[in-house]
Amino acid sequence: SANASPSGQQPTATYDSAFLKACRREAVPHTPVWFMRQAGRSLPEYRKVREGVPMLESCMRPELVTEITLQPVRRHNVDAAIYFSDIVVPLKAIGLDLDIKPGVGPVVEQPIRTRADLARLRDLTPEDVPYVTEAIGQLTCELGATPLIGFAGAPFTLASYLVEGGPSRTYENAKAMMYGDPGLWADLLDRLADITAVFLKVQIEAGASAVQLFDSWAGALAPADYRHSVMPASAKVFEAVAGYGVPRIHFGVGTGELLKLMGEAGADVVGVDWRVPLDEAQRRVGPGRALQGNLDPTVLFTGKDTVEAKAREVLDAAEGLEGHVFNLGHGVLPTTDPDALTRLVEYVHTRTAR
Ligand code: 1CP
Repeated sequence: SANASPSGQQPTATYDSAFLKACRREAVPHTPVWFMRQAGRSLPEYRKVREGVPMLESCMRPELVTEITLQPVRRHNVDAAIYFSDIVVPLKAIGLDLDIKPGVGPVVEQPIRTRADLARLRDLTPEDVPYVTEAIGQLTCELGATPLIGFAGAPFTLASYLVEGGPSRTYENAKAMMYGDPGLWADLLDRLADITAVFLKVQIEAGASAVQLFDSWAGALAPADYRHSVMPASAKVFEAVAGYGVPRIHFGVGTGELLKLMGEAGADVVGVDWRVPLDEAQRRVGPGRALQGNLDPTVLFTGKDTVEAKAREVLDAAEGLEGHVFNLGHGVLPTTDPDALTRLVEYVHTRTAR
């Protein structure tokens, strides 16, 4: 398979890609680049194929998923593709009454607030998500040597939507459960860890070469609360996929104080937002892990010279790292000029060519 280790055999083209080498902290021909949310609304070709198709429905159509996932690879020459889906897809797949509302995000009709509500979170099985296996099979064929990153939402970030009922800035209901009913909270996160682990396994078994766990909103937590009330569930997810030998990436926003713990949860690569320079992030994370990041996505709204100067600051801070995957500090903003992204890939490749 594309993920086979080279023991005794010829390594595959995917295994030898700059992206997977950087994740494994091996020497690379150039610093690999991909962008969180590289598929999606910044691309006119995406807006065209999505016309009239609701977000969650688009995630369940393998032909569409394949096309949307490939669009940024064709256009930008990025070093990895990310499977087009959403963090709430496995929750929809187990029958929860949720939707992704345009301009809002995931909305849950009946939030999970009590022990009785937990019963609605049944186990995920591979049969619940046949479209994932089908789309990834098609994609790994079409991508050839370009690795495909699978992903899932981490238990805390999923819980934030389930308990709040939708996007939130303060997570007051979720955090009130965490502080006020720690037994229920632990059981909720444990159920979500099991669902997430199955969702990642399905993607790896279908051919994904790496996985990223998005704990986008973990930055809302103090380190002691993260360690005690969230990290065990995320660690369970990472442990469940450890045996596949594919790199595991762990990302969150505003997580400067959590970087060490996010590595210790079981990540091979720690994603860093733009608030902490990569050299300082590596000191916080410690040795033995690669870093991914961390250009501020708003920099792309400036001219070419400023983009290059700011990208160079990121590359300079990454100079002594064991492994570096260039990325933005969070997702591509929808109004970003796609040509600015294409030029940025070219700049990073040229500047770091060895
Ligand atoms: O109709 C649309 O196009 C809706 C916009 C959209 C898209 C394109 C949503 C709704 N999800 C997605 C796809 C998506 N979601 C991808 C694949 C695109 C790519 O990376 O190329 C990925 C990786 C996600 C993951 C995701 N969804 C995260 C984690 C990443 C992050 O940005 O931190 C989160 C938090 C979500 C929830 C979500 N889904 C959609 C929105 C608008 C949101 C955020 C809502 C909020 O602010 O809480």
